[in-house]
Amino acid sequence: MNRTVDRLWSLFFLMVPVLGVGVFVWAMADIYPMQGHWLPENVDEQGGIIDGLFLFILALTGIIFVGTGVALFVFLWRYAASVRSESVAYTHGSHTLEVVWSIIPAATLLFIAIYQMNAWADAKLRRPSVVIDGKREPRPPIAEVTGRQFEWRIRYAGADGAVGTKDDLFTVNELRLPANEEIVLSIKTEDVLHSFFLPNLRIKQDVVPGMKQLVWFRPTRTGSYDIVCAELCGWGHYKMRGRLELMTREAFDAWYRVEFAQQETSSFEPPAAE
Ligand SMILES: [Cu+2]
Repeated sequence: MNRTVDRLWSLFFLMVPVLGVGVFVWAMADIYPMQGHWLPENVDEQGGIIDGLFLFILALTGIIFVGTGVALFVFLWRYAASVRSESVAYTHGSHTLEVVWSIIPAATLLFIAIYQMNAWADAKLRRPSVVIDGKREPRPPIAEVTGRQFEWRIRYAGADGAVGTKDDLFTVNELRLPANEEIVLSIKTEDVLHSFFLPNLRIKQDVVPGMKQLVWFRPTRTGSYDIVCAELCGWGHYKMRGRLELMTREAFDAWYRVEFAQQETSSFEPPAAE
């Protein structure tokens, strides 16, 4: 085979790790035209831990990705047919090598599983609590979010802290929450599988038909952020998005009073409670 062609193929394969890493570094550096393509602004108290895990796993897999890419290049370069004339020698492999490359990934995966346990428990198992009448109880959801093709319907619990009562407030695709407080949301779907995704709070939870699930987080600042459906749920999936408005407690309470009064006097018929 032509030596130049062999060399070109080697270099072509070397482009995989070079461009792969380059694109990531480019996005991380936030340089044109890759601005805003790295992680969105984090406004959650636990978000840094999630980002840390993400970056740790990215670095680990990145090293392996570059290592295998470079090894592929070296082998293509050194053992090209045009460079070496010896015939191929077959071996039955190396038992030691196989044991080593089985144990190292197994140990690495086990390490990640143990290392992330606390983050997982905080995100999915340890629901925030609240003290009611001197007793510590699980914090009730401030609102219930219902996904349906293709919108998010929100029902706020109101002053009594319970969803499904007379003082509930209803909004569509507009979720307002007080910042700097533990927030618990109940999420469910009316039809198909959706995924409730708050990129800036590092929250992403599948919403499974027939299940009532909870998500919790603690926003660290006020502002306007995206609510996205992260599960292809039908033809209108792309437009199934809402706004998350994080406000001060005072602004939230004031907004709630005004909205609730308007709802009372309007002819708006809230959907029946189950
Ligand atoms: Cu959806």
